[in-house]
Amino acid sequence: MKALWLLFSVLGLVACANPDYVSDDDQQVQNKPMADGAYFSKVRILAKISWENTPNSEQANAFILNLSAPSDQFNELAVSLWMPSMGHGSIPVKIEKINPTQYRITDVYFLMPGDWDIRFTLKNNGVVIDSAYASMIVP
Ligand SMILES: [Cu+2]
Repeated sequence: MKALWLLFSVLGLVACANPDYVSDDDQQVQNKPMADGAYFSKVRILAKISWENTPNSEQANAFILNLSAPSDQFNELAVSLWMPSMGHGSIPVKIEKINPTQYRITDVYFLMPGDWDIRFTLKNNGVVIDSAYASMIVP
C-alpha cells in the first residue's frame, strides 16, 4: 500500500517538474489501469480493491472497494464488468455502501477466464463526475 502511494507521489512530482512535457501519453501512463484498483483523476481519489475470495470465473466473487478519501462530489457509485477483447459485459453486480470510503461489491460474475475490466463510475444526482477502471486477468 505504501509502495503504491509512493508511486503516485513520484508520478505527481514528475508531472509537476516537467509541465512542458506533459502530453496525453503521459496522462495515459499515469492513469494506466491497475489490477487491484483504479485512480479517479478528476476527484483525485484512489480506489483499492480488496478481494474477499481469490477472483475466478467459476463462482460469484466479492470485494471491498476502499476509497483513499471521502468526497461530497458524488453520491453514487456504479460498477460494471467488461471483457474488452470480446466486447461483452456480465450480469449486474450488487453494490452496498458500508461507509463514506468503503463499498462492498458482490455478485461479481466473470463469465469466462481471460481479460476483464472492472469499470467504476462516480455520479452526483445521476450526472457522471468521474470514471476509472481496473484491468485484470481472471483464471
Ligand atoms: Cu468473453
